[in-house]
Amino acid sequence: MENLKKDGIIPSLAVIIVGDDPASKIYVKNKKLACEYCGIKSLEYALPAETSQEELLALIDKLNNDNSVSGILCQLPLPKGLDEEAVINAISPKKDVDAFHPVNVGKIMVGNFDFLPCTPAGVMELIALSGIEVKGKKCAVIGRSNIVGKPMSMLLLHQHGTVTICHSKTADLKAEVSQADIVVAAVGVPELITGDMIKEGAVVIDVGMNRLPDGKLTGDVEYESCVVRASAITPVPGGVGPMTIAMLMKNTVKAALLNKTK
Ligand code: L34
Repeated sequence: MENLKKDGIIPSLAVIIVGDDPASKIYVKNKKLACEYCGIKSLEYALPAETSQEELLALIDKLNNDNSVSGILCQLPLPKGLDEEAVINAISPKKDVDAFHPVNVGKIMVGNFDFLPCTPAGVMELIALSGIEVKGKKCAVIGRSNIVGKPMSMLLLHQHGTVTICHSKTADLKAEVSQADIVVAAVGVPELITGDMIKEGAVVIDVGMNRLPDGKLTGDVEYESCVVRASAITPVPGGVGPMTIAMLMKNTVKAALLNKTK
């Protein structure tokens, strides 16, 4: 960061949040705090739920053309009536710190990318920092979203894992999960993965972020029954969530370098 400053580069992140989803507000606040901690300039655009598609796209256009903005992120999900795909497509691929734009998704697919999507990148970082090798391992990814499941599978594949993607139509989830050395749960079903489903010594990574009616936050993994069988496991909260934010900071610095004008 000091080196960047010497070169006159100030990384900045524009975060757009539309409406007042309480969970999104927490995540955006955490992103803002992380920016402050890292010395990244953060710009927040909190728009009302009634914002029109045209207004949202006009803001993105303005930020795309603003040289003082390194990265742009529009927090998902968007309120009903707004077209998420159009919004993702509107963000300049060079400022797309989420790596959701089809150009960036394609680059990840071919293995030559500028940005990695924050949550899957955070999971890979956790695996690497824990000294776990993916090469040759059986990996089960549960969930096939564009944001987590699909790119997660690709990153594990890049690291030479043998990857199975499970989803709501998978015939026998337990049969698939019980073979895996590395399990990544990203489906949004509270405590779907239980200890009896996982192999002894498996690595269990919980991407789930489910808010129960009583306000409690729980993952897709039943922690108590899995922790006794797993060789490594992530909790919720305090697991993948903070890593997502750390990777966003990394992407923002990368975007600042990518977009430097001189
Ligand atoms: N555009 N939309 C866009 N980019 C993203 O990368 C996200 N995501 C997901 C939702 N929508 C998005 C996030 O930022 C999920 N997500 C996210 C970010 C941070 C945390 C959780 C999800 C987080 O800080 N989790 C804390 C707990 C927070 C709490 O108390 O609710 C944790 O310790 O896991």
